[in-house]
Amino acid sequence: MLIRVINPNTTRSMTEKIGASAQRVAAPGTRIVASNPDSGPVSIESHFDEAISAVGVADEVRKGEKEGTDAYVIACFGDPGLLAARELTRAPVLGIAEAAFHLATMISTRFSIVTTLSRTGIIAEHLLQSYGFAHHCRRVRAAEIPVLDLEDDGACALNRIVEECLRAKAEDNIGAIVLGCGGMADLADEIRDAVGLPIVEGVTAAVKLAETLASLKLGTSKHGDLAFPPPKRFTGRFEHLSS
Ligand code: 5HY
Repeated sequence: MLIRVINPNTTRSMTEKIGASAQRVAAPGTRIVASNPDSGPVSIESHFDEAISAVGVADEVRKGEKEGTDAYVIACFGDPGLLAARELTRAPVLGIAEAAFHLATMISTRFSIVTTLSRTGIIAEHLLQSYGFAHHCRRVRAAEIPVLDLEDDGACALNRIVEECLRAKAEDNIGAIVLGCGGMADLADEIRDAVGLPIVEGVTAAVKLAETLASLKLGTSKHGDLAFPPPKRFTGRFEHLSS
């Protein structure tokens, strides 16, 4: 089985870290290809960053379709371009936020989210509402760390995340915590040991759900709104998307 894990920002070191975490939990026989768009934001910390990164996600899915990819994972906690990506393939496409929400509600009745910046917290809140998980989530918290601090060992991002998780454990009356950034893919075990609560990490959650769907031959439905986009001409810098 071939799973393409797409990091929607363009920071290669984060893509490699995400790929390594994905391969670590993948079943024997599952090959992970971790990729990121050539063009786009080095980190996604705003609605504008999200909008631009969604085009990059679509480009990576189009590349994956030429390689016979069996499933896709969008490894950014805003699930940027998820529905557009599903239109482009028959394979299942998992967003790490959606995957994490599903698993968190199977092991706890209430969870909190710990993300990077409070300004992107609203994006997680919008996803909770649109996916129907808002009533399961107590709080969307932020460690107030820029996304790229997760790439800088000196930035003590881990300590800031653990502190916020301990506050959530003490104050939110929850059973689990969802990590709110793809760049936290390699931190779940350390945080779990420091906090003493189940920690749901989206990249690994999405990889396991992608394997499950693909092995059950449950791909994206082409009946209805996720059918392939109607062929049309694109102009200017998007001319290459014409079909
Ligand atoms: C992410 N940004 O998962 C989001 C996290 C966030 O570049 N990868 C990013 O802060 O919204």
